[in-house]
Amino acid sequence: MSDPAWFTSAVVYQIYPRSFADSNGDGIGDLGGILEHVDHLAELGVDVVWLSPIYRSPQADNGYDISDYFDIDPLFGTLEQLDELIAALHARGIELVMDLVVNHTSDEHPWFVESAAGKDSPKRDWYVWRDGRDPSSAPGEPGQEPNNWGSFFSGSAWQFDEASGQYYLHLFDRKQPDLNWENEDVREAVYSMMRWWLDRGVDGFRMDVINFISKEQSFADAPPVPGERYVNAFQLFANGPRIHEFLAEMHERVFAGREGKHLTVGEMPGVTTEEAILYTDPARGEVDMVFQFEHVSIDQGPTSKWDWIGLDRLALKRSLHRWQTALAQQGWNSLYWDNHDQPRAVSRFGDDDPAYWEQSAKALATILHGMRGTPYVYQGEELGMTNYPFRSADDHRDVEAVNHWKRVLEEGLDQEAALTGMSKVGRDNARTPVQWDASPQAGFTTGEPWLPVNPNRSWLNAVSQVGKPGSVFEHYRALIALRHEHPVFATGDFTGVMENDPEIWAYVRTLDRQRLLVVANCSRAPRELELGDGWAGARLLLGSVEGRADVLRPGSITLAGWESRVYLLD
Ligand code: ISL
Ligand code: CA
Repeated sequence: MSDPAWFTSAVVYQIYPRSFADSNGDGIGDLGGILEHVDHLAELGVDVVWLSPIYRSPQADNGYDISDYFDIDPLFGTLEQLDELIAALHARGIELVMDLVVNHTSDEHPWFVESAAGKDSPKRDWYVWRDGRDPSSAPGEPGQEPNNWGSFFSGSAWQFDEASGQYYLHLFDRKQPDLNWENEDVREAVYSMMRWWLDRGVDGFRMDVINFISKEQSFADAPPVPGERYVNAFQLFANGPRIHEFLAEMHERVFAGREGKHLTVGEMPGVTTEEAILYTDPARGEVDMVFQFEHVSIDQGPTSKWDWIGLDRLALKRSLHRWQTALAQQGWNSLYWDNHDQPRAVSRFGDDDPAYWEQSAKALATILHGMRGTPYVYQGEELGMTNYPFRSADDHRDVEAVNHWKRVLEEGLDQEAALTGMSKVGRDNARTPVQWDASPQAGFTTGEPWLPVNPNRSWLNAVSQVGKPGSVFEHYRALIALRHEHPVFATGDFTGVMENDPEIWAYVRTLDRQRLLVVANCSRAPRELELGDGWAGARLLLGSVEGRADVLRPGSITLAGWESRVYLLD
């Protein structure tokens, strides 16, 4: 077998710049703030940083609505500062990956402005324009849209344009019109933009909803859902007919023949294991890995993310284990618990009660970082940051939540259920400022932060953890170091054990003579475990509780509530 790719032993850290660190007191995180904290990243030991979008943007979706792909939004800083950041990271051996948002642009992007200028515009075809169902009557009225597709951010996915009498498609906000990837000039414009960034020194891209770029060109109605005017037409725009062709073309035109380390990760809601294998099989030259969504949908109802149904931890474990097994021969997994769109991991999958918070944050870290794949750490996760104690609908800033609440009021939906959903899975949970210290604004800003700081910054912050043995941060640091040190973490085979136990999360990794045992107790009560004699003599590489024996003796072990350990036998 050829040498494993460099990213198999790498760990990626995601920065959501708006919420990371503010250097000029306007309450919004920026490049200056990141530059002040590069040593935090170096101390943690990560190999790659992924920056959520910092391009010029009206900020309708916090930068996922781009109006200029070749410049930095003044809110975040300047191109010179980005060059400085690339240099500062490279000097510490860290790569920089940019967000690539090319399923859609902002409606303020010059491409769209030109496209919207009229039906004869040379760029008309760069976006998806269609007539209403019956152009002769009631144009623009609800129900007249070209089809019944719903937007991810509530309402129809089509916006009526008075001037031309046509509609444009927006799978997200109406300020995020979808590009038409069928048009070759669109594709070439995107590829040349990507090359421009790589030439400038960035090392790759995280590709936003990249499996949505090839739509089923019939634009037919999706199967109706009773009681809903607009429905999620997933099967008609995700993993569409030309998606593999487009990604292979992108790879060929942008990356082929380029020297150095690069990383591509496709964000792919709804992707299945079968498709993920195709997307990430190196022989096919599409992307290095994908973000799949199965495990972050387990606590959500089938039709709406706001429908919070509670966590079935056994289902969570089975899901992740299934991905481990499915991509064992071909393809590569990315591993993540949370990001800027998801609630905080420790609140969602662990136990954020102060008595279990620290052990459960470490348990989740252990489980994820022991798996086969490339682990991602979302800013603040390395500190065990928790969900925000939302009280009312007004506490939410995110367009997704704001639109949802509007709909709840307009349609008289269940307000209690909506508030629960928003507080459990609302995206602002992940977007409150990073807690650097115990001060009122957590060291994030000297001004008023754009989203309030979580009150638990008084005891949950970087200062109280970095360099403090036994802290969540030090646990993450140790796990990242282990991945760098032992090849079994990167490429070892994966075998789940005690698969039907809802509380014990355990698996074995094997590489040549090395055997790794990862075990975590995902419950508050202590658990006694029989490991079998095969593990006698194994070395404790990392444990979440101080003072455990260094070497396993024959017999059983007892894990305290939420305790986790990693053993190596070689
Ligand atoms: O948050 C979500 C999970 O339910 C989705 O609605 C989310 O929008 C989807 O995962 C796609 O996310 C990406 O594209 C969006 C942007 O709002 C997200 O921040 C981004 O990660 C549109 O660009
Ligand atoms: Ca700022």
